[in-house]
Amino acid sequence: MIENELHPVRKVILAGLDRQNAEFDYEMIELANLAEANYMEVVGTVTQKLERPNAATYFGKGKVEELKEAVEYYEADMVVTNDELSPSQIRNLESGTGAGIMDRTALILDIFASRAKTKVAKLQVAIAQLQYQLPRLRTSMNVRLDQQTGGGGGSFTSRGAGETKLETNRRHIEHQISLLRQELKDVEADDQTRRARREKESIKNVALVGYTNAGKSTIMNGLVRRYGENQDKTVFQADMLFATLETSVRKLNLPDNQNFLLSDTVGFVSKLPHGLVAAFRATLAEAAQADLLLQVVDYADENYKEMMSTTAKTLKEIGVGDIPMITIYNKADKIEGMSFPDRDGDTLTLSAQDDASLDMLIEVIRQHIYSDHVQTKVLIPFEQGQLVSELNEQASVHSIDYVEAGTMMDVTLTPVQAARFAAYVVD
Ligand SMILES: Nc1nc2c(ncn2[C@@H]2O[C@H](COP(=O)(O)OP(=O)(O)OP(=O)(O)O)[C@@H](O)[C@H]2O)c(=O)[nH]1
Ligand SMILES: [Mg+2]
Repeated sequence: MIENELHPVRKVILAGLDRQNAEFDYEMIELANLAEANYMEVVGTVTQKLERPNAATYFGKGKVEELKEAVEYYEADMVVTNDELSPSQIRNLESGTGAGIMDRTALILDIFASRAKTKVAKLQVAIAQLQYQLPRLRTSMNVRLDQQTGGGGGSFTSRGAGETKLETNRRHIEHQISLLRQELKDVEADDQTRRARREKESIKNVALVGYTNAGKSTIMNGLVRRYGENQDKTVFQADMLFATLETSVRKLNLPDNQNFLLSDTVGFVSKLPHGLVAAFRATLAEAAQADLLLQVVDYADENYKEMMSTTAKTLKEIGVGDIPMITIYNKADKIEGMSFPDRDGDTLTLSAQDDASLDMLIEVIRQHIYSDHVQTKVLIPFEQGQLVSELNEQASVHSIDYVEAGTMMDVTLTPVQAARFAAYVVD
């Protein structure tokens, strides 16, 4: 755990409802990891087997009492619940346990807020936070609100004398959300133009996806160092949950003039709050619009299978349909006796820190994204020397021969190039 002046460590107790499904144990481990990522020290865990949460208090009555005792015994500052709670559940649990209550959604939002660095990420997180707050607004003037509702309902639409503090707050937050949305739209408009241009250029897009901390950014950096147009433009990588909150796109140039764009994006976690998914939709669009996905898995983590199913669920939620996918079992160097790199079709076992692994990965990517490229011979008349230069600069040239009629070139062309040079093709 990292402790510093800015983040005094808070002692927390985790609380989870065990619906006896397969994911529960893992969700609780994940919740502990999330809490640690948010500068919390987990001092205890209380669970209850229940089909569905108690509408008023999340846990049943006896369990709330047990939770209260645990809070006192461990001198905990807070209770963190594995499920998103309703405003009244939070209120009732707070008074029932004497501790602050934070649900899983608020916890994830907190982490995102502390990690957000770029303008876009900050806007996205702020919107998601306000949306979370909106139905949870509380004020001492609740009574007044009740009176007003009793007195004829629709009066909320008329501002002025009868308006409660709560309603003013709500309107204020709604207004703020719409301002932030507009600002985000403006910033994202830039991104979209960039993406549209890219599509026109018909450069292939490859996107790294996967569970948080799997090694996506490390793979991105490994490839950028070897093939990046700008080899210094590496991204932030770190051993923490949600190190990456913004999408980075880098152009990679392979030695034979083939190139593609690689994007790195925010990692996934189970029950990623809907508000966040919605707010990050544009960020995740890189993945949704990719030609090829690279799913990175932390193979050294004993829960890697659960992480893969979380990734599958999240991809579905953001509308990623049937984009071809390469599965990368990463961090093989951490597993004793594991030989790597190893390839079985579109499944790779490798280490992001190993050059031979990165070479193997590039080869598989190459086979996927260049499968529509064609190798052919073209004959360029001498007076059209600029076409020879163009091919040398932009295509993959295997051999050049000077014959009587011009320059004979053996080349591999993209579909766009093939159309452009169709008139020069010779058999
Ligand atoms: N030993 C070992 N460590 C690795 C490997 N790949 C990544 N790591 C480490 O794993 C940690 C997480 O790596 P990142 O690349 O930041 O992970 P990420 O998938 O981008 O994570 P988020 O951005 O949080 O979603 C870092 O400390 C890396 O150094 C690997 O192949 N072997
Ligand atoms: Mg990352």
